[in-house]
Amino acid sequence: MDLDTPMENTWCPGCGDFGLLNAFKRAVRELVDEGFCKKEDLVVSSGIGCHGKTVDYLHLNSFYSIHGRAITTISGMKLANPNLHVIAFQGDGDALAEGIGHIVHVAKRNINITMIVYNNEVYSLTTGQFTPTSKKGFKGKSTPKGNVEEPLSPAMLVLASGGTFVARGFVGKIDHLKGIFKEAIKHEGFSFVEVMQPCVTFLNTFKLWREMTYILEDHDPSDFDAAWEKAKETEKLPIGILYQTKAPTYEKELLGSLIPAQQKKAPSEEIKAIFAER
Ligand SMILES: Cc1ncc(C[n+]2csc(CCOP(=O)(O)OP(=O)(O)O)c2C)c(N)n1
Ligand code: SF4
Ligand SMILES: [Mg+2]
Repeated sequence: MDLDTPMENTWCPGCGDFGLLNAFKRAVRELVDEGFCKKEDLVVSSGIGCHGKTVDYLHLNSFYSIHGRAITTISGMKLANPNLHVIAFQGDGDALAEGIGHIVHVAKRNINITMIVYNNEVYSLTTGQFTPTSKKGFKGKSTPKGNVEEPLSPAMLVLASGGTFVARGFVGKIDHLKGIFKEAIKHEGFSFVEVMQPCVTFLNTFKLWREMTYILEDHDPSDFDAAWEKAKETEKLPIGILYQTKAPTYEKELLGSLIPAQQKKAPSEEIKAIFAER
């Protein structure tokens, strides 16, 4: 299945975004081939930043959202048509600075959407300012003497907010990341994937994260306390599904079997109705 577009790719050579896009395309191809969904039932949306260009490079239904708001955009899509599988791509700055409030509510209400956060610990498109996930001491354009704040843990935030699927992947392990994406899209409820995605231009963490990341083994993802302990780790970075549980979804609780998008008449029918009234 061709998921390429004619858009010119403007990511820097070697950017971690390429690995993420590659893993996502593989996940989509496999989900469609396995009969989980049709290509036209997938919709992606993005925030603003280098990560946002992902929607330009994917031949899928898509919508370029505004800074920090892609999960609110896809929440609206899901409520209009719960049959769609909706996925948001957001940056660490986009998701955890501009849009942080939305994550808490989306996790709390367990709406069946997927959020993929490209965590490069820097505002890349705007050329290197610190974000909520930047390490203490990070020297960037807005923190020339070093960031004085401790970083926020995206996984801990989502776990504490009631998230029912919390995972972490690394663009240096594409096949593993593909598997996480597939499970996240299949999960019935809010699925959150933090992807360690080095920005080779403003903070090249490829070598560091290759050394720090390890694939979770002998871990029970249904155990919240175990997930919390894994999310707290900072010396090494566990990758895989940290936590997964079942809970009622927001759209089922709110709508039952109603599909609001199908309640409305097709535009052609609406036009006929308007003329019929004259
Ligand atoms: C409301 C608003 N505030 C600020 C900006 C400027 N802005 C554009 S991209 C960006 C940084 C994005 O960083 P991140 O979300 O980490 O994505 P990355 O570029 O690293 O992929 C900022 C601050 C904007 N476009 N809109
Ligand atoms: S600035 Fe960084 S994140 Fe943006 S395309 Fe270049 S390497 Fe990738
Ligand atoms: Mg970033």
